Amino acid sequence: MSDILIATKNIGKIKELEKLLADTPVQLRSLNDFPKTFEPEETGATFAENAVLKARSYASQTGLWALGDDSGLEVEALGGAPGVFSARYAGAGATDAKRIEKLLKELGKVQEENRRARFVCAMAIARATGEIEFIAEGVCNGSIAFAASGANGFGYDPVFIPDGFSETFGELSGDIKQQISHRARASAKIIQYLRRFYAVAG
Ligand code: ITT
Repeated sequence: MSDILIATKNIGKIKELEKLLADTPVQLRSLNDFPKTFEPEETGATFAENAVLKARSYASQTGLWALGDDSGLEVEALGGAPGVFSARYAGAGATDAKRIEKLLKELGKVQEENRRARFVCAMAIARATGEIEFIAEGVCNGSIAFAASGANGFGYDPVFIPDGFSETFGELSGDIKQQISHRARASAKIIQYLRRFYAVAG
């Protein structure tokens, strides 16, 4: 392994992963170099299952080792929804703004103490053959704001207030998100794995 493909079409994830994984011995590649790849169907029941599906699919489409990221938001008062359906929450092709609008509407006037939520990120690394090498998961606990605020980050960031802060990820700096996010926590495990891999390989 010398190159790893960041197997996602989500620009927000790409930007974060390029920074989070910058300090590793691998060359990061993106799907920009592979415009003809198609997105696999996300049929898994868990984030980890979907991360595996993505890593495998893009590895076999490109012939590279691939890192899949499946992530989303679990809201306690909604029984864990939108969960693995986070991207499809407001229907196919909906914007982040529409997904946020739906989430805030579903929660309505639910009191602050009942707006607990967490971001979850699962990552899987597949060899070029499709064989899964490593899976990591990271969680970031917090709560859902009453209104969207801030333009930093992407996706549900404008309504997610991480524990220990009073502002949303949309308002907080990218540096803070990169230290405490679900993706940062999963990436730390991926980096450990990659360092070990290289130490053994030589
Ligand atoms: P790929 O499958 O190509 O990776 P995707 O956007 O479809 O891209 P997912 O299926 O994992 O990715 O869906 C993740 C959803 O959760 C999507 O709506 C994201 O905006 C949201 N999400 C994931 N990580 C997030 C983060 O760090 N901040 C805000 N929203 C996030």
